[in-house]
Amino acid sequence: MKNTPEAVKADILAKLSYAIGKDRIVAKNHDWLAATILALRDRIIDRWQEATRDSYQAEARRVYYISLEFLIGRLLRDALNNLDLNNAFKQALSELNVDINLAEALEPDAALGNGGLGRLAACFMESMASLDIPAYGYGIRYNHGIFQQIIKDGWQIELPENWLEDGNPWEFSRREAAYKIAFGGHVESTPGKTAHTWHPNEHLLATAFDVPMVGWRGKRVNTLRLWGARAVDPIHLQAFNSGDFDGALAGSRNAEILTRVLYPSDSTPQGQELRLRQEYFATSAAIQDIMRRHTQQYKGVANLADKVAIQINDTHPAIAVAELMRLLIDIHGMPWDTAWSTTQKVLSYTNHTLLPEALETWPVGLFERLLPRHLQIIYAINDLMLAEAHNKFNADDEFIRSVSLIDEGAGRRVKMGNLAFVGSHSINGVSALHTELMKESVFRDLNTLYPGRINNKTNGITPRRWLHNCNPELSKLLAEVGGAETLDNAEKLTQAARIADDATLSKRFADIKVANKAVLAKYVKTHMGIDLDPTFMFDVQVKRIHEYKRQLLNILQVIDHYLAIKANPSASFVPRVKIFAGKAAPSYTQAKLIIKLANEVANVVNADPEVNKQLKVVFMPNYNVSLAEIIVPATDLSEQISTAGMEASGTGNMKFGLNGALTIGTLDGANVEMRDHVGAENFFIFGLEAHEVERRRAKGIDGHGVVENSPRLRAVLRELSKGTFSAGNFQQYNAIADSIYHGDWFMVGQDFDGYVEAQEAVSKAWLQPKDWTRMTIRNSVNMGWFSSDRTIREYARDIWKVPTN
Ligand code: 26Q
Repeated sequence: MKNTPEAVKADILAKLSYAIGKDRIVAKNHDWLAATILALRDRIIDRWQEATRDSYQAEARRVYYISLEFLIGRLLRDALNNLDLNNAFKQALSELNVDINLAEALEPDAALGNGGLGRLAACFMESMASLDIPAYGYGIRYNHGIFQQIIKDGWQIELPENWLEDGNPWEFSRREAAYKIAFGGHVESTPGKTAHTWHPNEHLLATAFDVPMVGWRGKRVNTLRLWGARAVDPIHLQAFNSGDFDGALAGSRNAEILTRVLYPSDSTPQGQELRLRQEYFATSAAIQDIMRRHTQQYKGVANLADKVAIQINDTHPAIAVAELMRLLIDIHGMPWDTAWSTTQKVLSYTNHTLLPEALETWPVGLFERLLPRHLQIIYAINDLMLAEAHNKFNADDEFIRSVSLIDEGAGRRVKMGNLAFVGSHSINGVSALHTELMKESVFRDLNTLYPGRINNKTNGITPRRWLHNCNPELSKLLAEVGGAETLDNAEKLTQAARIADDATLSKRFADIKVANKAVLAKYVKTHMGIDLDPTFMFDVQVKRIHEYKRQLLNILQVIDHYLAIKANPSASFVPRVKIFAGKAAPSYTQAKLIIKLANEVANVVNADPEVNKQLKVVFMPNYNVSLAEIIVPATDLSEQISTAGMEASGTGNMKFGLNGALTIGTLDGANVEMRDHVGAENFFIFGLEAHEVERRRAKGIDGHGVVENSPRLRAVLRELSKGTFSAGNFQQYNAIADSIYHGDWFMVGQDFDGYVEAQEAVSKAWLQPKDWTRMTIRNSVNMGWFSSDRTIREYARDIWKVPTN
């Protein structure tokens, strides 16, 4: 296939006519977009099939990444750049009088995830292809991704997202890859036999939709396989003919509901049956597909552990442990012990959170009703494991309680984290600190029972999307100075360190930042009608809204700053734009109140002529991957201020650093390692450390005392209760003040003064522009280690045992 602009142009025109059915005279930008993607897709397919064929012939070990979330965003730019087809397509389109940027902006985000965990899965898919690993991603083809957020009167409103509305030119529906997924019924056993027969009373079909994942320089194309649901019997004709339309369509409706929508919470699982059904559906389809591919090639399952590595992304697919056991024993007739050792060799589990309320557990009764055979297997695993614990160390009750797969407290529940742990040979955390805390807290006793299984894999981000594609000018400058290798290996970015010692290059670095800020300012003007001055410091906190992420701490500091300006309007302060964005889980009342407060503070500040010459506040609605691609390159100061010990890693922190923002943050998650890489002198750290947080919580906190001891915090809270940000409604933010007064779980009160001080240090640094720029350069060029290529190499070497390129 030819890749000259002429050839590309002809292909786009052919797609427009014969695949879209439009004449170029009437074609709209979205038609051009679809034709462009189809023409590009043709250029992907050969490599895709080649990759599949090669790993088949080499009998290579395959890696499978099962995740309930893939937060991909748009695919066109990534695919064009990874295939080095950007120029050809740009020229082809411009000859057709189509602005590639306008067409691109019409591509909906594939937003099949909540936040960090889903985005990590997307970065990993890209890195696995780039490193030439034969890998498949498995997830759900949700009809509706994460909701669209609008802000009305300062409050978050959720609207349904509809990315498939106009079809999805990236996907290939594979009708031949369909699996029966079963629920309910009963289990039949034969005395003396390990294999059981499950007689389910409900069936539906999982059907595959494949999306190509193109690696850097087109090295390899892997598959992201998303499952859709169909009824086995789409319409019950007998019922239909007798006029029972509801009954006739019940199967279809039940299937359809299953993959309808992504659960929009990234914590506090609500234990809904539909969620457990989704988890089993996605996992069972994936495992069946894996076994089908394996048995087709190797005519049996005896060597499964040599050829298959399955990574489970948090506990959401943890039912994989029981499903793999079930298939090996009941369907393939393996003895228990062989099945168990195979399962453990095949599976590995990544933990993404220590928050107790986010750890998944399911009521035993629900499990029994939906997955009776799986519950039996879980009980059997538990019996063997507890016996081992007794034999090994005469474990006491407390130890048994903690390692058991069943929580015997108020209503018996299955503990999915423990299930994932015992069924895996590797359990990893996502930053050095998080991994250490895992060993001390949730998995302390399991770590004693099975030492050596817990290991660390510090997260990373793909430099293709998060530097080269979203910030092409910076990428060019870094490659010009650091060498072309920086494009292939982000760790080589250190070779561009001398930009910091060269006035001309430093100026270019700083100018790129200002230009990116102008782009963001224009976006804000167009979409929100707010004027931003690109010479202000752009101080940014964008991420899911969570109390532990402490957007509240940031807002309270904004109010403190507002009060300082009001007290002395003629004084000059470092001019800042405070930018917030992020979605709150629809049921998370406190998070929604924080959004309201941010918006009301923005209204007051931006409308006050005494203040708005030196301070602006913006809450940008509907934060998503595409918006991040505009915000990240335009950021001067990155806010990573979670309560220490609570953010497992963070990955936004890395994106900002790579694009030359300075970080203000706590010693939490990957911040710790980022500081080590860029040097403490280039990083603004404040606040309590993880162990101190734990100590204070254990001791009990006098919230009132904390506020009493901080005159500035007292003044800020007084402002809240005066109704300044609630049109005179004194009570509106009571719940927020209470969270500090009553126990201050998230240490907002306790870290307030330290945070304000750190912000003052930031302002001081801003006043020395040359030093500031030097620091930003040092951050950027030292961030290469946080490439997801490095992370994936570590998974490949330590966990999956597969070679990388
Ligand atoms: C569970 C059950 C039912 C419904 C929803 C959920 C659910 C969904 C998503 C629970 C958690 C999540 C997402 C968690 C998440 O994004 N964690 C983040 O993972 C990142 C990648 O490792 C880390 O960088 C972040 O620190 C961590 O918060």
